[in-house]
Amino acid sequence: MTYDLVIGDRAYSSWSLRGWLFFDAFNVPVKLHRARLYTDELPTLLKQFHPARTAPTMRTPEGTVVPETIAIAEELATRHPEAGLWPSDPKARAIARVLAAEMHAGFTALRSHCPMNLRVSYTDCSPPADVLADLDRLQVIWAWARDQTGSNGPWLCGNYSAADAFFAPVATRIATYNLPVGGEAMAYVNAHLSHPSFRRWRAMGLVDGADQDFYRRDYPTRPWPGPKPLPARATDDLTTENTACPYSGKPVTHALELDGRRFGFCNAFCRDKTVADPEAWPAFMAIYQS
Ligand SMILES: N[C@@H](CCC(=O)N[C@@H](CS)C(=O)NCC(=O)O)C(=O)O
Repeated sequence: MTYDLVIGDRAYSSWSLRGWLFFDAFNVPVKLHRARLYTDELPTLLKQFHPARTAPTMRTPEGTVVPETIAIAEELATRHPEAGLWPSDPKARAIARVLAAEMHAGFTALRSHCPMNLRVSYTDCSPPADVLADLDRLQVIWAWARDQTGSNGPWLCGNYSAADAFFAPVATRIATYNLPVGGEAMAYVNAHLSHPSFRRWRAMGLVDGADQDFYRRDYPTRPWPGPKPLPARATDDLTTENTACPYSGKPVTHALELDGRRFGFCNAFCRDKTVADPEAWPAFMAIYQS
């Protein structure tokens, strides 16, 4: 028995990203159940997770349903203290909890004007005054956290914590909508874009379903401001260097080409998520670099 986690479309579901980061970034195993937003898929799936209505929803190994992102973080932190979801230092832990709680409850102007969309990047979105006020507030609490915890690395309260996971979708919004923030905040945004778990989520989000019209905007676009993926592409040529999928060990049925070399996978999704960002996948990089 393990944890189950219901998620929505990876490209768009900011709360799902947070919920998934609590597992992937802290090495807690989980079985995913993905449903497409704005269709019957999510309510249909959630019938198995009564009384949940939204993604993410977790089910514990013994069967308790835990909707609400902040409850998922707290429950996992209590059950897996060694995973480090919260800082071990009491002061840093209290501050991390404050940040997570304010994120969970607030920043509605930013969230509604700039819905998370990991598939595009805009040059400008004409942020109105209430969005700029949210950005100011974010920078106040991020600077406060660093000051109070003495954190001078990439993250707000020392090591990467659940508080940082709560802000991952905000960081992507600042990046993809090219929102105005100061240098320290932008360094924090860039740390998120480079985080291995975030890169894996985005790589999957680029390929796991069609675009959702609800998130389409007419702003001018620019290239993705995060790390540039290695130039892989899908190929039908199955003469690959490996015969077993690096993820499952099953026989190769799909292939990609990178640097004139071919590598195989056991299904289209695992091939395509690897094409989207090869460096995000340690098991692939192990065979690529061998
Ligand atoms: N307060 C909830 C918010 C979750 C949420 O709104 N999730 C969205 C996806 S990002 C959702 O499930 N939307 C579908 C719906 O509201 O029907 C939490 O913290 O988990």
